[in-house]
Amino acid sequence: RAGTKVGHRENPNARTIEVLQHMCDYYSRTNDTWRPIAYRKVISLLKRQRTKITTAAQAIRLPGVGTRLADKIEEIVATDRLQRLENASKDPADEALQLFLKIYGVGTAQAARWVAQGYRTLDDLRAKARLSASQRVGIDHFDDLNTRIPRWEVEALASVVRAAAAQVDPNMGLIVGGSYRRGAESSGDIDFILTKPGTSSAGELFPLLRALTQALEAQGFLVATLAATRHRHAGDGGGGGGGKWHGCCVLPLSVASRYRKSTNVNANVTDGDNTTATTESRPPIWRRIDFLVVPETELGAALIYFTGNDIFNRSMRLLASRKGMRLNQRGLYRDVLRGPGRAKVTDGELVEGRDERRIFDILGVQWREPHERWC
Ligand code: DCP
Ligand code: MG
Ligand code: MN
Repeated sequence: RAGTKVGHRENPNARTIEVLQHMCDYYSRTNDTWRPIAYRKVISLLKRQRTKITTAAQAIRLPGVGTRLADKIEEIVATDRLQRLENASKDPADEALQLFLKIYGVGTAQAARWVAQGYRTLDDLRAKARLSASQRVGIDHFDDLNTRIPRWEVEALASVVRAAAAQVDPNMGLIVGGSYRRGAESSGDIDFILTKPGTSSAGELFPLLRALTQALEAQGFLVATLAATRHRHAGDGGGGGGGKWHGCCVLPLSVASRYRKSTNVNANVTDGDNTTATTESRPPIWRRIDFLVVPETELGAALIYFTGNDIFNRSMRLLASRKGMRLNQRGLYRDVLRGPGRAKVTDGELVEGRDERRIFDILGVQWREPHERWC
């Protein structure tokens, strides 16, 4: 979650931000809806402060900061920690819950069920729980899949996928979205939009996605499938649907050494020689990889959705609905007919789907570059 932006290093509130980020991550993992938003907001406010906020009285003057958050900020500065955070990690059941929530595809309900059944460790789950195939992958590769991907490696992974795509169809377009497009130094996974000029329905692209994943499996790049959906439903609220593919991949060593050298990041190989023996003997890290199939007519809306972040998306959608429109990953619609309880009756008329900038324009929002969309 905590994609580090470029810049913002010697911030006087760095320690406060760090502790608040842990608390934010904790609430995100418990699927708390509002607290992560409040925390992220105060974190981005603190990142912009030039002076250190040390007291609750100072903190409460920041817009959107209430008394409880202000007290927490004072507590962090005074004690260098947060009691609430320490409490959360002292309870073994809660610790197990936090652990299980980091397994791919495991939500609060599933994690809580395992805790209630008495399981506390990944080994407990392995030995006693009934696991789906993708949960088993998530557990067997737990450490890998919870290791962030440095930016140079996202680029290296993308080069492998692009080379395969060119073989399948030279007109296939691939865009890396997600935190990478927002400029993050590291990402939780790699998110691809797969598109092609002249397409107007996702269905036209399904064969391309299948051919691409098959080619990448055959060359040993894709090592596991976690979820694949073909169909999208009309009433899709935005989160799900759409020809998508979730899985795992590994970077070939030859590509790794090329990228690592040319970008000169990841400096754990220090002898300056060729790739060292230690690197050779280390098995490649399993990485999470997502594909989303998008026809050209929906590319703008899909780019907004798949670039995020999730909080930014939520505020854009809220704004659209306040203006009597509806924004989802396929387009911006107007004259959406709503029944009792604001339940949607019809999709309404498509206003714009193709052009990312035009969607901002029509909503009356000033254009924001991807790196300005952290919330
Ligand atoms: N998304 C969303 N709401 C969600 C999940 C995702 O709007 N509940 C959108 C915004 C995300 C994008 O999809 O930016 C990609 O989802 P990821 O989970 O891959 O998130 P990021 O790429 O932003 O971060 P990370 O570095 O953790 O992958
Ligand atoms: Mg991502
Ligand atoms: Mn993703």
